Amino acid sequence: MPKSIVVNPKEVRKPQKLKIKEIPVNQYKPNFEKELKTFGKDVLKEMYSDMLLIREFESMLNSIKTQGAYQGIEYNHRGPAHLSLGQESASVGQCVVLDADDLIFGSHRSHGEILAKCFSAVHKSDDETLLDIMKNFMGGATLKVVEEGHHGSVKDLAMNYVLYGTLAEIFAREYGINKGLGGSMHAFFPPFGSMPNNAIVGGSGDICVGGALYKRINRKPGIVIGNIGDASMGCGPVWEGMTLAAMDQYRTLWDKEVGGAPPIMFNFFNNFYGMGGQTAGETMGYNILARVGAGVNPENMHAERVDGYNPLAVAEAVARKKKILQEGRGPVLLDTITYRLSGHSPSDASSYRTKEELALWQEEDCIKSFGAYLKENGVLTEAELSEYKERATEKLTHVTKLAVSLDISPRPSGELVETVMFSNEKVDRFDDREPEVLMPKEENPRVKAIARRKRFGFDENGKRLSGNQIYSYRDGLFEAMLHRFYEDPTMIAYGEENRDWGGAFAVYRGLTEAIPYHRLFNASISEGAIVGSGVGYALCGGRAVVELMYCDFMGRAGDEIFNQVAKWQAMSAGILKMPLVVRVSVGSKYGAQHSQDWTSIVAHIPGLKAMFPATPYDAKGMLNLALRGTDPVIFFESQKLYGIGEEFVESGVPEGYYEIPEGEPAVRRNGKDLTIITIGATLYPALEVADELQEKYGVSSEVIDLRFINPLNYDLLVESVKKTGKVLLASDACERNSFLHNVASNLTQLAFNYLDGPPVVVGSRNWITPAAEMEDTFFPQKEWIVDAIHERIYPLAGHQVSTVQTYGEILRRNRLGV
Ligand SMILES: Cc1ncc(C[n+]2csc(CCOP(=O)(O)OP(=O)(O)O)c2C)c(N)n1
Ligand SMILES: [Mg+2]
Repeated sequence: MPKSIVVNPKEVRKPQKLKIKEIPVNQYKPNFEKELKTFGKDVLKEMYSDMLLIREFESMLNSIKTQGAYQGIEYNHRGPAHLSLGQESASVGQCVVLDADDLIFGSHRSHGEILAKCFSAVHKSDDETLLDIMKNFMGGATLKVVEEGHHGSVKDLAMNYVLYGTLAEIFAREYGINKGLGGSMHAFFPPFGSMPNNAIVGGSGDICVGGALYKRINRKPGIVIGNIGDASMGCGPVWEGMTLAAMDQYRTLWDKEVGGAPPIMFNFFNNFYGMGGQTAGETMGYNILARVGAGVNPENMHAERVDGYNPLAVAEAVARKKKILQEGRGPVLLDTITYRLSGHSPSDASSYRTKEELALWQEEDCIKSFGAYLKENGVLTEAELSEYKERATEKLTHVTKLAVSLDISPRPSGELVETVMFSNEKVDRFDDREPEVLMPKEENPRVKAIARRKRFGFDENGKRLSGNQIYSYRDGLFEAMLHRFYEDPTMIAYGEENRDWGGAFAVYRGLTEAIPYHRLFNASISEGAIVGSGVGYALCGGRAVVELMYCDFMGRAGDEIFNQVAKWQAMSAGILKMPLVVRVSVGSKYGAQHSQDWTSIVAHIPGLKAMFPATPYDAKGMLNLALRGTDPVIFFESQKLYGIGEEFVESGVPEGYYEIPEGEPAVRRNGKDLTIITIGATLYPALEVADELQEKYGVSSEVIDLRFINPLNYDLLVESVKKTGKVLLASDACERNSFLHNVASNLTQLAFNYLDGPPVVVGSRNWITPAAEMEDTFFPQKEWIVDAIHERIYPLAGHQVSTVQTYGEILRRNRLGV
């Protein structure tokens, strides 16, 4: 428990001077005898050959992009190609000491890394394993293309498979390693440990930490490397990822048996440039990138600068660092210097650097110098060096022919994309081992306390029970969490103040006692990395629930939610699953930056499921649903609702397990004259409105709680609107572009002939959320809804309006933009 770490004023107020340990820079000393002993001649030759193949691969793409042809094969590639010419030694040197279960994540410039990692796995795997992977991956479709007419060894076939599969992917072909849905900047191949590459600079900086957490928590072998560029050190996710990876708790508070810190290496392929901005000297202040490690923890993240122009220097450093990571002493930061001889992309004219500088690096070209080194030491002859080059050209010519042909390599269909947006599976547990827990469920103090509560919110006389007697919305969430923790050993949950504090708004109170530290932990205040690492954890094969205290903090995790959580299932063509639930609470009382409902923003992004329960029964049943699925869910909760009891299911919230059917709205009150549709907490004022309409005006309202944002089944809504001919929609989201406008628009089209008038949307004002005392000027009030019905749906006999809800008012507000 953190309580065991006392913050002692006597200690922390003491004067002292921090001493920063030295950070090695280019300390590698070539020693051929040692290198030969470590690797042997064959591996040294393989390294040279792999570098050449990568060089040829990238040169081929460069030629296709700039001249429309390679070796007489014509092709117009419309997509991107961020080439890594010059950087081959850095990636091959890294991968030669990695095994297939070591994972690398990367960036937009990762062709070389994918190839190096896959080549290394091919060299290290036996024929049976290779055939097994090639036959089973994507139903063997990629293998079929390369095995046609192949007479060489299985390893050679596997090399062709990797080259063709990667190239076909870049050319958006169905037999590419991600069925053409990843493309140049996102391609990857998990069976050989090449994990998602990210077009968002620094995007892998926090995802990779999740991969390492997955390895550590689930005791899986292997380490994880996040390969990112030098300019990405300016990105929030990278800093947040390093912070999360360096938390003291792995060593101070987690069970020793878990193994210490997650085995993560942040490797910066430092080519000294962003696109055109020069990092050291212009856009960054670190001078030598490795220095940054000193700002993260007392070990300087074991940071080191290594000469990436020498593959053996890289291999030696990565092997040493791997050991540190395996011992749980990470994270590690490696500043691997290299140089991009090509432009950022083939259209880049290198206006930001001089020809002289380029010539200096060309003179020391890593392939030329490694070749010379091997020749000098008798590993390769001049003739063999030329032979290797010829073989590389031959191989690339072969796979390029296959990849450009539309007959051999067709394009994926649009329907394929639709089928991989969601995986829609149900998985009780992602591993068969016993879930690690600290006590039997029945002994949990909160479970015992809940057992004493009333699972329906009213007594026999219909009187509402008081707060401390009832089973609440937050209890429903707790039960769903507890259930999955005891079912799925891979399930973890984390976020800010998730442990002793009890999670935001006490939803997790009672979990600290039951769940060991490594399955439920407090994270650094790093919303981006909290979500991003959740992405990495989920796509590596585990289930994660991450919590953002307030919906507003989604802004901090914007890239992670909108570009990462949402997209990896589809960009992987369904190879990866994303069993990640992001819990966010919609607030109130705390003003402009703690009170927003952003359901509409989430609804706009393809690839996200979104749910918003409004009752304790649904809180439990919907979280159960989310926690058994394999898709990412943004799970909205309302702070206005955490304490409420169940008011609709008279038998009360069941003690056992159940799920709410996905996408189905719920009728909360039957009616015939008017349909009122709500999302979240607005259900309750809407019910009051329904009462008032009935009592005062004899209008019978059907009240429907939407519950789901995406996916959403419109059948029930359409049926209701067909019956009533009138519909009002209300929620706490700001009115402009509220998701309800989408629902209104669809209903207009789906039930146009049945509607007496256009649907009316009532939302919060298009303002900042003002102070608690002024919230009735902002959130939809009962009167607003009644007045809007009176003004825009049908006049309520004798009704006196107290607010302005006219069409003129809509025009006025829009004119002012408020
Ligand atoms: C978040 C984000 N900002 C900007 C870009 C545009 N962009 C693509 S690559 C790049 C430079 C990246 O430099 P570095 O991280 O050093 O990688 P390198 O390209 O040198 O391999 C930029 C600015 C982007 N893709 N993502
Ligand atoms: Mg760079």
